[in-house]
Amino acid sequence: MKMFGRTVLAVSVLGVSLFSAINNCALANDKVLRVYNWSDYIAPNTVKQFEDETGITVVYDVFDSNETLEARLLAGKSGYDIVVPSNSFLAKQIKAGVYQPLDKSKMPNWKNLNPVLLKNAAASDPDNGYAFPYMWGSIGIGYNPEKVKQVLGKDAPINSWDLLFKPENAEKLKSCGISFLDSPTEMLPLALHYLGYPVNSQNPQQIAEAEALFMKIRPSVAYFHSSKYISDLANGNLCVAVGYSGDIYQAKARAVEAGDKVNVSYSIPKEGAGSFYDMVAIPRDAGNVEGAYKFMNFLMRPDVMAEITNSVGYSNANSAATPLVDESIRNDPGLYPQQEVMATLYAIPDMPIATQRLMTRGWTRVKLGK
Ligand code: SPD
Repeated sequence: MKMFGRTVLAVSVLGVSLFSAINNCALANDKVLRVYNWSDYIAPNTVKQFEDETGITVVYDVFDSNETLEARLLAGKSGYDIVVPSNSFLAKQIKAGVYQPLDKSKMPNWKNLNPVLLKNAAASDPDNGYAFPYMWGSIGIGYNPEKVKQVLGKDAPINSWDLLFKPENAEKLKSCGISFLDSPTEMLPLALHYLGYPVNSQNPQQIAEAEALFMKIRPSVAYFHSSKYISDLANGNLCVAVGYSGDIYQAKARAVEAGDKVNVSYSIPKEGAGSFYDMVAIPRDAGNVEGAYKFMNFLMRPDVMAEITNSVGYSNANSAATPLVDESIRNDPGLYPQQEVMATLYAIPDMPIATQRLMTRGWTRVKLGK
C-alpha cells in the first residue's frame, strides 16, 4: 500500500483492502469517494488532482479481471462509488440491477466524448444510460523481439496466433517464458476465433475444442495472470505475453526507462484479436453519488483524459482530448490501429451466465493442466 497526499492507493488485486474497509466506517460519505478500477489504468497524478480540486478523499482499489469485479458486484454491497466494467460484462450487469442510471445533466463534460465510440458502447448499454467509455484497446501479443528470434529464428510468426497455438512454437518459447491472461471470457473466445468458430459460440463442443487447444500448449505456459506480465516483459523474464495493448505499451516504456536493453513490441495478429471498451459506472448502492458524478465529469475533461492516455498508453474515448495525446501514442499502430487492422478486431463477446460458467470450469482445467 502506498500513500501520497490524502490518497490511499490500495494496490491489491485481490479485492478490497483492509485499509479501505476501515476507511469505509471512518469517513463521512460525501467526503470520501471509493473507486474500483483496473490496475495500471490511471495517471500517477489523476487522483491527487481530483482530491486537491474537490476536497474529496479517494480510496482507490484495483482489480485485474472482469471476473473479479463481477464477483464483487454480484455479491451485494460492493462498497464502491465508481467501478469500471468492460462492455462485454456491462449488459448483463445492467440487467441484474447492479448500476444506477446516469443523470447526464450532472456531467457537462459529456459533450467531449467521442460520438462514434458512444454509439458502439450503446450496443451493451442502450442510450449510454448507465456508463461512459473510459479507454479501449485490444488483446494481442506482447513480445521480446530478440528473444523470440533467438528461439524461433527470423521467420517467427509474430503476426499470427500460430506463434502460440502451434505446439511446436510454444514448446520452443517455453525456454524464454510465455504468459496468458487469466480470463476465460477473453482467452477462450480467442481460441474459438483461431479455430474458425464464432467468438460468441455457446456450443459446448466448440468451447471444449477451444479448451483442448489451450490444453495442448499448457505445459509450455509459465503462468496465467492479468497484470504481472507488464513487469516480467519489461525486465526480460518473459518473451511472449498475451496481454492488453496499453499494458504492453507500459512494459515497453518501463524497459526503456530501466535502460537495460530489453525490447518489447506489440502485435495484433493477422487473424484478428479481441477488442474492448472499459466503462465507468456507478453501482446502485453507491454511498457518495454526488462525488461519483464529480469524478466522472473530471475524467471527461480533455486535459485529464489525455494525461491518463499519455501515462498508460490506452486509447481514450474523448474526442476533445485527442490533440493533447502524445503524437508517439496517436501514431502507434498497436494503440490506434489503422482502419484495415481495426476491421480484423472482434468485440469480446457478452456471454450468458451459463456459458460463462462453462468457460470458467474449462479454464480452471486448463490452468490446472488436467
Ligand atoms: N491494466 C488495464 C487493463 C485494462 C484491460 N481491460 C480489459 C478488459 C477486456 N475485456
